[in-house]
Amino acid sequence: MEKKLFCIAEGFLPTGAIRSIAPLGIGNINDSFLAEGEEKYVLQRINTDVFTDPVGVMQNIQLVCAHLEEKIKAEGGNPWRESLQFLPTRADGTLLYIAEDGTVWRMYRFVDDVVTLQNAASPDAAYKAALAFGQFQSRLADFDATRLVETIPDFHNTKKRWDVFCKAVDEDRANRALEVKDLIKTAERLSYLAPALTGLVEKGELPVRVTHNDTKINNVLFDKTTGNGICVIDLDTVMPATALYDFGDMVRSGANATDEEDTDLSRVSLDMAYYAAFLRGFLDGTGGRLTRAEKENLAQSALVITFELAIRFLGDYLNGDVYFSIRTPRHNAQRAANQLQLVCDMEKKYEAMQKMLDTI
Ligand code: GN1
Ligand code: MG
Repeated sequence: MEKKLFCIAEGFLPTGAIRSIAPLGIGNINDSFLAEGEEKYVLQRINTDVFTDPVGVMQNIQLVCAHLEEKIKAEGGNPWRESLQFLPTRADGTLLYIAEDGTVWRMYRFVDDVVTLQNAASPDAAYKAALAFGQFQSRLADFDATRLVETIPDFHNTKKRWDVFCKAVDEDRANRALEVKDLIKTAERLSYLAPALTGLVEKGELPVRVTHNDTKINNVLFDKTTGNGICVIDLDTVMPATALYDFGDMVRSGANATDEEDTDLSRVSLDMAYYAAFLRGFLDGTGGRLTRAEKENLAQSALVITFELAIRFLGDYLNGDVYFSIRTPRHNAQRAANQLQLVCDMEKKYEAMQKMLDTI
Protein backbone atom coordinates (compact mmCIF):
# COMPACT_ATOMS: atom_id res chain seq x y z
CA MET A 1 0.00 0.00 0.00
CA GLU A 2 2.75 2.43 1.08
CA LYS A 3 4.70 1.96 -2.14
CA LYS A 4 1.57 2.22 -4.21
CA LEU A 5 0.66 5.58 -2.59
CA PHE A 6 4.08 7.06 -3.41
CA CYS A 7 3.75 5.93 -6.99
CA ILE A 8 0.25 7.44 -7.28
CA ALA A 9 1.28 10.77 -5.74
CA GLU A 10 4.32 11.00 -8.00
CA GLY A 11 1.99 10.41 -10.93
CA PHE A 12 0.81 13.99 -10.37
CA LEU A 13 4.32 15.50 -10.37
CA PRO A 14 6.10 16.41 -13.61
CA THR A 15 9.44 15.84 -11.85
CA GLY A 16 10.63 15.24 -8.30
CA ALA A 17 9.74 12.73 -5.64
CA ILE A 18 7.46 12.32 -2.66
CA ARG A 19 9.33 11.79 0.63
CA SER A 20 6.51 10.94 3.04
CA ILE A 21 2.80 10.09 3.05
CA ALA A 22 0.53 10.06 6.11
CA PRO A 23 -3.24 9.76 6.64
CA LEU A 24 -5.00 13.12 6.88
CA GLY A 25 -8.34 14.15 8.35
CA ILE A 26 -11.42 12.17 9.20
CA GLY A 27 -13.66 12.25 6.11
CA ASN A 28 -16.50 9.74 6.11
CA ILE A 29 -16.38 9.03 2.40
CA ASN A 30 -13.03 9.64 0.65
CA ASP A 31 -9.58 8.72 2.04
CA SER A 32 -7.12 11.61 2.37
CA PHE A 33 -3.34 11.63 2.80
CA LEU A 34 -0.75 14.34 3.29
CA ALA A 35 2.03 13.81 0.76
CA GLU A 36 5.29 15.71 1.15
CA GLY A 37 7.99 16.28 -1.43
CA GLU A 38 9.40 19.64 -2.49
CA GLU A 39 5.95 20.91 -1.53
CA LYS A 40 3.00 19.54 0.45
CA TYR A 41 -0.01 18.01 -1.24
CA VAL A 42 -3.33 16.41 -0.32
CA LEU A 43 -3.75 13.05 -2.07
CA GLN A 44 -7.29 11.67 -2.07
CA ARG A 45 -8.86 8.41 -3.09
CA ILE A 46 -12.33 9.14 -4.44
CA ASN A 47 -14.95 6.72 -3.12
CA THR A 48 -16.44 5.58 -6.41
CA ASP A 49 -19.27 3.65 -4.72
CA VAL A 50 -20.56 7.06 -3.60
CA PHE A 51 -19.30 9.20 -6.49
CA THR A 52 -20.05 6.92 -9.40
CA ASP A 53 -19.03 9.58 -11.95
CA PRO A 54 -15.61 10.79 -10.76
CA VAL A 55 -14.95 12.40 -14.14
CA GLY A 56 -18.12 14.48 -13.67
CA VAL A 57 -17.05 15.35 -10.12
CA MET A 58 -13.69 16.66 -11.32
CA GLN A 59 -15.26 18.50 -14.26
CA ASN A 60 -17.50 20.35 -11.80
CA ILE A 61 -14.58 21.11 -9.52
CA GLN A 62 -12.44 22.40 -12.39
CA LEU A 63 -15.19 24.73 -13.61
CA VAL A 64 -16.04 25.96 -10.13
CA CYS A 65 -12.42 26.50 -9.10
CA ALA A 66 -11.68 28.44 -12.32
CA HIS A 67 -14.67 30.69 -11.64
CA LEU A 68 -13.71 31.20 -8.00
CA GLU A 69 -10.13 32.02 -9.00
CA GLU A 70 -11.26 34.80 -11.32
CA LYS A 71 -13.41 36.28 -8.55
CA ILE A 72 -10.66 36.00 -5.95
CA LYS A 73 -8.15 37.67 -8.28
CA ALA A 74 -10.59 40.47 -9.06
CA GLU A 75 -11.07 41.00 -5.32
CA GLY A 76 -7.29 41.27 -4.90
CA GLY A 77 -7.10 37.94 -3.04
CA ASN A 78 -4.63 35.08 -3.37
CA PRO A 79 -6.14 32.15 -5.33
CA TRP A 80 -3.33 29.86 -4.13
CA ARG A 81 -4.61 30.18 -0.57
CA GLU A 82 -8.27 30.87 -1.18
CA SER A 83 -9.05 28.27 -3.82
CA LEU A 84 -7.94 24.66 -4.32
CA GLN A 85 -5.18 24.00 -6.86
CA PHE A 86 -5.56 20.52 -8.36
CA LEU A 87 -2.63 18.94 -10.19
CA PRO A 88 -2.88 17.33 -13.63
CA THR A 89 -1.42 13.85 -13.95
CA ARG A 90 1.92 13.33 -15.69
CA ALA A 91 0.41 10.60 -17.88
CA ASP A 92 -2.50 12.37 -19.56
CA GLY A 93 -2.91 15.83 -18.03
CA THR A 94 -6.36 15.08 -16.58
CA LEU A 95 -7.11 15.61 -12.89
CA LEU A 96 -7.67 11.90 -12.19
CA TYR A 97 -5.18 9.09 -11.72
CA ILE A 98 -6.55 5.58 -12.15
CA ALA A 99 -4.36 3.11 -10.27
CA GLU A 100 -3.71 -0.45 -11.44
CA ASP A 101 -6.27 -1.80 -8.97
CA GLY A 102 -8.91 0.53 -10.44
CA THR A 103 -8.95 3.00 -7.52
CA VAL A 104 -9.38 6.63 -8.53
CA TRP A 105 -7.19 9.44 -7.15
CA ARG A 106 -6.67 13.19 -7.27
CA MET A 107 -4.19 15.55 -5.69
CA TYR A 108 -4.18 19.24 -4.76
CA ARG A 109 -1.71 21.63 -3.17
CA PHE A 110 -1.85 21.67 0.62
CA VAL A 111 -2.74 25.13 1.95
CA ASP A 112 -0.27 25.92 4.74
CA ASP A 113 -0.65 27.99 7.91
CA VAL A 114 -4.31 27.14 8.35
CA VAL A 115 -6.33 25.36 11.02
CA THR A 116 -9.44 23.20 10.69
CA LEU A 117 -12.14 22.76 13.33
CA GLN A 118 -14.44 19.82 14.12
CA ASN A 119 -16.94 22.18 15.74
CA ALA A 120 -16.83 25.95 16.06
CA ALA A 121 -14.35 26.98 18.75
CA SER A 122 -16.14 30.28 19.40
CA PRO A 123 -19.08 32.25 18.01
CA ASP A 124 -16.48 34.30 16.15
CA ALA A 125 -15.22 31.16 14.37
CA ALA A 126 -18.84 30.26 13.57
CA TYR A 127 -19.39 33.72 12.09
CA LYS A 128 -16.23 33.40 10.00
CA ALA A 129 -17.16 29.92 8.72
CA ALA A 130 -20.64 31.11 7.71
CA LEU A 131 -19.14 34.15 6.05
CA ALA A 132 -16.85 31.87 4.02
CA PHE A 133 -19.69 29.58 2.91
CA GLY A 134 -21.89 32.62 2.17
CA GLN A 135 -19.12 34.20 0.09
CA PHE A 136 -18.64 30.90 -1.72
CA GLN A 137 -22.28 31.12 -2.88
CA SER A 138 -21.92 34.81 -3.70
CA ARG A 139 -18.88 34.22 -5.88
CA LEU A 140 -20.80 31.55 -7.76
CA ALA A 141 -23.99 33.60 -8.10
CA ASP A 142 -23.24 34.40 -11.76
CA PHE A 143 -22.05 30.88 -12.59
CA ASP A 144 -24.33 29.00 -15.00
CA ALA A 145 -25.58 26.10 -12.87
CA THR A 146 -26.61 24.08 -15.93
CA ARG A 147 -22.88 23.46 -16.61
CA LEU A 148 -22.69 21.29 -13.50
CA VAL A 149 -23.23 17.55 -13.34
CA GLU A 150 -25.48 16.44 -10.47
CA THR A 151 -22.81 14.34 -8.73
CA ILE A 152 -25.25 12.69 -6.30
CA PRO A 153 -28.83 13.09 -7.52
CA ASP A 154 -31.36 14.05 -4.82
CA PHE A 155 -28.54 14.51 -2.33
CA HIS A 156 -30.60 16.72 -0.01
CA ASN A 157 -34.03 15.52 -1.05
CA THR A 158 -35.06 14.76 2.52
CA LYS A 159 -38.40 13.36 1.41
CA LYS A 160 -36.69 10.72 -0.74
CA ARG A 161 -34.15 10.14 2.04
CA TRP A 162 -37.11 9.38 4.32
CA ASP A 163 -38.52 6.83 1.85
CA VAL A 164 -35.11 5.17 1.61
CA PHE A 165 -34.91 5.10 5.42
CA CYS A 166 -38.35 3.48 5.72
CA LYS A 167 -37.24 0.81 3.27
CA ALA A 168 -34.14 0.15 5.38
CA VAL A 169 -36.36 -0.27 8.47
CA ASP A 170 -38.66 -2.68 6.62
CA GLU A 171 -35.86 -4.75 5.15
CA ASP A 172 -33.78 -4.71 8.35
CA ARG A 173 -30.89 -6.29 6.44
CA ALA A 174 -28.44 -6.38 9.35
CA ASN A 175 -31.11 -7.47 11.84
CA ARG A 176 -30.64 -4.38 14.02
CA ALA A 177 -34.06 -2.69 13.94
CA LEU A 178 -35.09 -4.07 17.32
CA GLU A 179 -31.93 -2.82 18.97
CA VAL A 180 -32.49 0.73 17.72
CA LYS A 181 -36.28 0.74 18.00
CA ASP A 182 -36.31 3.86 20.20
CA LEU A 183 -34.26 5.79 17.67
CA ILE A 184 -36.58 4.67 14.87
CA LYS A 185 -39.55 5.83 16.95
CA THR A 186 -38.00 9.27 17.43
CA ALA A 187 -37.26 9.49 13.70
CA GLU A 188 -40.89 8.62 12.96
CA ARG A 189 -42.11 11.37 15.24
CA LEU A 190 -39.81 13.85 13.50
CA SER A 191 -40.75 12.70 9.98
CA TYR A 192 -42.98 15.78 9.55
CA LEU A 193 -39.69 17.52 8.70
CA ALA A 194 -38.97 15.29 5.68
CA PRO A 195 -41.09 17.10 3.05
CA ALA A 196 -40.65 20.63 4.44
CA LEU A 197 -37.87 22.01 2.24
CA THR A 198 -38.33 19.59 -0.66
CA GLY A 199 -41.91 20.81 -0.97
CA LEU A 200 -40.83 24.46 -1.21
CA VAL A 201 -38.19 23.59 -3.82
CA GLU A 202 -40.74 21.66 -5.90
CA LYS A 203 -43.18 24.57 -5.77
CA GLY A 204 -40.43 26.89 -7.00
CA GLU A 205 -40.61 29.00 -3.85
CA LEU A 206 -36.88 28.74 -3.22
CA PRO A 207 -34.43 29.81 -5.93
CA VAL A 208 -31.93 27.29 -7.27
CA ARG A 209 -28.34 28.41 -6.70
CA VAL A 210 -24.90 26.88 -6.96
CA THR A 211 -24.34 25.53 -3.46
CA HIS A 212 -21.73 23.50 -1.63
CA ASN A 213 -24.03 20.92 0.02
CA ASP A 214 -21.51 19.64 2.57
CA THR A 215 -20.91 22.69 4.74
CA LYS A 216 -19.46 20.93 7.75
CA ILE A 217 -17.32 23.37 9.65
CA ASN A 218 -14.30 21.15 8.97
CA ASN A 219 -14.68 22.01 5.30
CA VAL A 220 -13.40 25.54 5.92
CA LEU A 221 -9.70 26.35 6.24
CA PHE A 222 -9.09 29.13 8.78
CA ASP A 223 -5.99 31.30 8.50
CA LYS A 224 -3.70 30.52 11.45
CA THR A 225 -2.93 34.19 12.10
CA THR A 226 -6.16 36.06 11.36
CA GLY A 227 -8.62 33.24 12.13
CA ASN A 228 -10.52 34.17 8.96
CA GLY A 229 -12.21 31.41 6.94
CA ILE A 230 -10.08 31.71 3.82
CA CYS A 231 -10.84 28.62 1.76
CA VAL A 232 -13.82 26.30 1.31
CA ILE A 233 -12.78 22.71 0.59
CA ASP A 234 -14.46 19.37 -0.28
CA LEU A 235 -16.16 20.46 -3.47
CA ASP A 236 -17.48 17.01 -4.51
CA THR A 237 -21.09 17.88 -3.90
CA VAL A 238 -21.15 21.40 -5.40
CA MET A 239 -24.41 21.29 -7.31
CA PRO A 240 -27.48 23.34 -8.15
CA ALA A 241 -29.65 23.37 -5.00
CA THR A 242 -31.16 25.69 -2.42
CA ALA A 243 -28.99 27.96 -0.27
CA LEU A 244 -30.82 26.57 2.74
CA TYR A 245 -29.09 23.20 2.56
CA ASP A 246 -25.80 24.97 3.14
CA PHE A 247 -27.11 26.99 6.06
CA GLY A 248 -28.83 23.97 7.62
CA ASP A 249 -25.76 21.77 7.41
CA MET A 250 -23.43 24.38 8.87
CA VAL A 251 -25.72 24.87 11.88
CA ARG A 252 -26.13 21.12 12.27
CA SER A 253 -22.41 20.52 12.30
CA GLY A 254 -21.11 23.70 13.89
CA ALA A 255 -23.72 24.98 16.35
CA ASN A 256 -24.02 21.70 18.22
CA ALA A 257 -22.60 22.34 21.72
CA THR A 258 -20.50 19.26 20.99
CA ASP A 259 -19.77 17.51 17.67
CA GLU A 260 -21.65 14.81 15.76
CA GLU A 261 -19.25 12.13 16.99
CA ASP A 262 -19.96 12.67 20.70
CA THR A 263 -21.61 9.63 22.31
CA ASP A 264 -22.54 11.53 25.49
CA LEU A 265 -26.00 12.81 24.58
CA SER A 266 -26.16 15.06 27.63
CA ARG A 267 -23.65 17.29 25.86
CA VAL A 268 -25.71 17.59 22.66
CA SER A 269 -27.71 20.80 22.25
CA LEU A 270 -28.07 23.78 19.96
CA ASP A 271 -25.94 26.63 21.23
CA MET A 272 -27.93 29.77 20.47
CA ALA A 273 -24.90 32.07 20.55
CA TYR A 274 -23.36 29.98 17.80
CA TYR A 275 -26.65 29.86 15.92
CA ALA A 276 -26.80 33.66 15.98
CA ALA A 277 -23.22 33.84 14.71
CA PHE A 278 -23.94 31.42 11.82
CA LEU A 279 -27.02 33.43 10.93
CA ARG A 280 -25.17 36.75 10.88
CA GLY A 281 -22.22 35.27 8.99
CA PHE A 282 -24.41 33.68 6.32
CA LEU A 283 -26.51 36.81 5.81
CA ASP A 284 -23.33 38.90 5.52
CA GLY A 285 -21.59 36.38 3.27
CA THR A 286 -24.52 36.09 0.86
CA GLY A 287 -24.57 39.90 0.72
CA GLY A 288 -28.30 40.61 0.73
CA ARG A 289 -28.95 38.01 -1.95
CA LEU A 290 -31.32 35.80 0.04
CA THR A 291 -35.01 36.13 -0.80
CA ARG A 292 -37.67 36.54 1.84
CA ALA A 293 -38.73 32.91 1.49
CA GLU A 294 -35.15 31.80 1.98
CA LYS A 295 -34.71 33.92 5.10
CA GLU A 296 -37.98 32.72 6.58
CA ASN A 297 -36.89 29.12 6.21
CA LEU A 298 -33.35 29.39 7.54
CA ALA A 299 -34.28 28.15 11.02
CA GLN A 300 -36.35 25.33 9.57
CA SER A 301 -33.45 24.23 7.36
CA ALA A 302 -31.32 23.52 10.44
CA LEU A 303 -33.95 21.09 11.75
CA VAL A 304 -34.52 19.46 8.35
CA ILE A 305 -30.84 18.86 7.56
CA THR A 306 -30.08 17.59 11.06
CA PHE A 307 -33.03 15.20 10.75
CA GLU A 308 -31.77 14.18 7.31
CA LEU A 309 -28.34 13.25 8.67
CA ALA A 310 -29.97 11.36 11.54
CA ILE A 311 -31.93 9.14 9.17
CA ARG A 312 -28.94 8.72 6.85
CA PHE A 313 -26.76 7.49 9.75
CA LEU A 314 -29.52 5.30 11.16
CA GLY A 315 -30.45 3.95 7.74
CA ASP A 316 -26.81 3.04 7.14
CA TYR A 317 -26.67 1.28 10.51
CA LEU A 318 -29.76 -0.75 9.56
CA ASN A 319 -28.20 -1.61 6.19
CA GLY A 320 -25.05 -2.92 7.88
CA ASP A 321 -22.78 0.17 7.55
CA VAL A 322 -22.32 0.19 3.81
CA TYR A 323 -21.99 3.97 3.22
CA PHE A 324 -20.26 5.97 5.96
CA SER A 325 -16.84 4.95 7.28
CA ILE A 326 -17.14 3.67 10.83
CA ARG A 327 -14.50 3.41 13.54
CA THR A 328 -16.55 1.47 16.13
CA PRO A 329 -19.32 -1.15 15.64
CA ARG A 330 -22.20 1.11 16.79
CA HIS A 331 -20.72 4.29 15.28
CA ASN A 332 -23.61 5.02 12.90
CA ALA A 333 -26.26 4.34 15.57
CA GLN A 334 -24.43 6.68 17.94
CA ARG A 335 -24.15 9.40 15.31
CA ALA A 336 -27.88 9.02 14.64
CA ALA A 337 -28.71 9.29 18.35
CA ASN A 338 -26.59 12.44 18.57
CA GLN A 339 -28.35 14.03 15.58
CA LEU A 340 -31.85 13.07 16.75
CA GLN A 341 -31.12 14.60 20.13
CA LEU A 342 -29.99 17.77 18.38
CA VAL A 343 -33.21 18.02 16.31
CA CYS A 344 -35.31 17.56 19.48
CA ASP A 345 -33.38 20.38 21.14
CA MET A 346 -33.80 22.58 18.04
CA GLU A 347 -37.56 21.98 18.16
CA LYS A 348 -37.62 23.51 21.64
CA LYS A 349 -35.61 26.51 20.44
CA TYR A 350 -37.37 26.91 17.11
CA GLU A 351 -39.29 30.04 18.01
CA ALA A 352 -36.21 31.72 19.41
CA MET A 353 -34.30 30.74 16.25
CA GLN A 354 -37.01 32.33 14.09
CA LYS A 355 -37.17 35.47 16.21
CA MET A 356 -33.45 35.98 15.91
CA LEU A 357 -33.96 36.98 12.28
CA ASP A 358 -35.71 40.17 13.42
CA THR A 359 -32.89 41.20 15.71
CA ILE A 360 -30.10 40.87 13.15
C1 GN1 B 1 -19.98 12.89 4.65
O1 GN1 B 1 -16.99 12.62 4.33
P1 GN1 B 1 -17.52 13.95 4.67
O2 GN1 B 1 -17.30 14.28 6.09
O3 GN1 B 1 -17.03 15.04 3.74
C2 GN1 B 1 -21.20 13.06 3.76
C3 GN1 B 1 -21.98 14.32 4.17
C4 GN1 B 1 -22.35 14.23 5.64
C5 GN1 B 1 -21.11 13.99 6.48
C6 GN1 B 1 -21.48 13.76 7.94
C7 GN1 B 1 -20.86 12.64 0.02
O4 GN1 B 1 -19.10 13.96 4.43
O5 GN1 B 1 -23.16 14.41 3.41
O6 GN1 B 1 -22.99 15.42 6.05
O7 GN1 B 1 -20.37 12.84 6.02
N1 GN1 B 1 -20.81 13.18 2.36
C8 GN1 B 1 -21.39 12.44 1.40
O8 GN1 B 1 -20.37 13.76 8.74
O9 GN1 B 1 -22.31 11.67 1.61
MG1 MG C 1 -17.67 15.71 1.97
